[in-house]
Amino acid sequence: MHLRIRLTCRKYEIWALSFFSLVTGLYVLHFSIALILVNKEVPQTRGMLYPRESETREVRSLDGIWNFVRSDQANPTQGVRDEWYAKELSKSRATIPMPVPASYNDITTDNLRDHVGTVWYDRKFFVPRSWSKDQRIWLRFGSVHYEAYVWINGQKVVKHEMGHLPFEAEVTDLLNYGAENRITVMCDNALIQTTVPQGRITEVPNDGGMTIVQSYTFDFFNYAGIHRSVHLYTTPRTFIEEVEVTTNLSKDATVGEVFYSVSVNGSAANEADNVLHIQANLYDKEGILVANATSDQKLGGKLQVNPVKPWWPYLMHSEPGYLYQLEIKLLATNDELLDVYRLKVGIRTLGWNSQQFLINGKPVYFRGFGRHEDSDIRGKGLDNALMVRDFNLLKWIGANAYRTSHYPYSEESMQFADEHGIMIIDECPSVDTENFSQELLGKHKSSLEQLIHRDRNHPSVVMWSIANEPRTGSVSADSYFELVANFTRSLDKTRPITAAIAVPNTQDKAGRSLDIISFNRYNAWYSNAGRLDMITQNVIDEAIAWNKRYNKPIIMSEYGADTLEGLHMQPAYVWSEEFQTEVFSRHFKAFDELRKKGWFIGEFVWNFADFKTAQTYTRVGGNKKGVFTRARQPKAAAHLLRKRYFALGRDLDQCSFPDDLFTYIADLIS
Ligand code: GCB
Repeated sequence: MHLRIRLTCRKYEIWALSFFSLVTGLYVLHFSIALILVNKEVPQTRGMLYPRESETREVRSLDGIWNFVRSDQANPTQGVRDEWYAKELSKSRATIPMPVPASYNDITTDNLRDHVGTVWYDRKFFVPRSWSKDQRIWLRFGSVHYEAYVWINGQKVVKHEMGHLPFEAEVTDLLNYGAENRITVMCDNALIQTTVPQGRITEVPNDGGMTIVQSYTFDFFNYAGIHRSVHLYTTPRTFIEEVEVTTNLSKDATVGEVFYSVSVNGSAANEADNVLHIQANLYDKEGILVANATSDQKLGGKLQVNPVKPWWPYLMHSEPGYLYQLEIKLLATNDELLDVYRLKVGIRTLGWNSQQFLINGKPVYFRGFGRHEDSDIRGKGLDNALMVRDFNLLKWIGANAYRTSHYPYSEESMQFADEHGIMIIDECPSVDTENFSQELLGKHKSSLEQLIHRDRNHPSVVMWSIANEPRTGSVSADSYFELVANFTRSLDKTRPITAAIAVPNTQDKAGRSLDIISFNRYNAWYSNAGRLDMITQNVIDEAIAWNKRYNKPIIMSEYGADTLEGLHMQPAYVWSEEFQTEVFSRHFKAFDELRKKGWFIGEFVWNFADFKTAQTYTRVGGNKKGVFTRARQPKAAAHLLRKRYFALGRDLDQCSFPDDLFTYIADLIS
């Protein structure tokens, strides 16, 4: 296994930094000359279908309590050199118990929270004897942040760079069947200038001599570890490796079409006299077969549903999130059943132009949130209780959308959004992107390739966000974002592309490459703090300026104010619940003005819930701009926002009000 020794990069970075700060002239030159970037190919993801059981497949979870060791910060590669993976971790170092999935940072009571560099996990597991028979076994991780190296029984299996995205490898020949096995994972959380997202590692003096410090400009804690589930799953020898689905609706939305295309892996696919084919069956929610088809030789085809129930967002229809079940059966020439895979499919169309974004031909007005995968103790670890609570709150408050700020969220939450009709602006992990380089471009494109490969079949995904607050004022940003946007388009033409931009529109160089412009702005907070009278007109003016500059639909993708739950001050004062409520209300006024213009298509509060950040004097226990606390309870502004989102829902999409939306006061007030 090729181990990238980060320390080398770190030293180079430290060296490069001091060099540039010494030679100021060169530094200026560095930023004033545009980089010449080349559009190189990125590795293509294969397989990675979400693990599901069927009559031909079995799935086993490896979640649970694993053994854990942290490396010495000054010696992050020691474990590899000393081959800790060759035997149980506990033979090399004292281990502690560590839950999987979870971030490791907040589990212990010592400074593991701020550890920089590598950590190790291992556990034992049993593989049944029955699995040895004529099938293939795959090991799949939902996500490990940031970089993972995996061994089975001491043999290297796979290396993966990029948090929040799945990876897998075949382990058929590495397992002991009917016996015990060991899995070892090394995880490295170090972020440097060519990782996505970027960070810096510096060596600085401390009371004990020198220490390594990780810094980053983005505003959320760099939680790390095995964040999502680990699965072993079986497939037949020749199996369905990929399924890609797109859908269409007739003009009157009565007939739906599902186009499917399947890739197969395995020896039977290569036998000349074996012409594989697909039997595709589509079932409605009641389990009734509504369409079926046999594929062409390229293993693709079309299913027609008449009458169709389209997929609609929450509150835009009385039956939102309608999903069909697509059953894909892989058959040999003699009709022998080789493999079966099932997935949910929503039938809908998307459209966009210089003014609007449309779903099933109907204009959409987004009302939602920027969010984080973040909670007490488990950090960014997958937590089904939290996920279901969050969706209940989204529906309670009348939101129809969120952005996966600032990285891909769990596959389980994407499936949940499909079911509940919540639209998703799906963001890759590029945040505060700067110091554009060829290597960074490659990684950035790879993050989008992996994201689109994972999420392309989700009806809830309605837009790709290619970055959050990139430094798009720099000269190099122009060609950099053109390449990133064109690459994204080449992978998926069915969805528009956006990025959440924070530089002033006069300086921005990325907007021309986008389909929809999203902007983040904190009036009365980061600018004119406390000045509630300096919000409404500023928001109106800025949105108009963005629209004038690019002639594209505009979204306000972030606005808000830090709010300490329980702090009340009248008249409103920064950090109080009154202040957050007023900030929202002043924005609503601007949004209503802007909605009349026709091209303003959405409002997203920052943030859904309070979340943890790196330690700084601007954050009290983290970022407190949540409408909900970190424990997922509403602040005062949540009740105001709920009234607005439902009012918009009734006005624009004819939804009805929940019974408890208004509290009775007197029959003098309606
Ligand atoms: C932003 C960032 C977001 C921060 C937020 C804030 O513009 O996109 O990640 O958390 O501001 O609260 O400062």
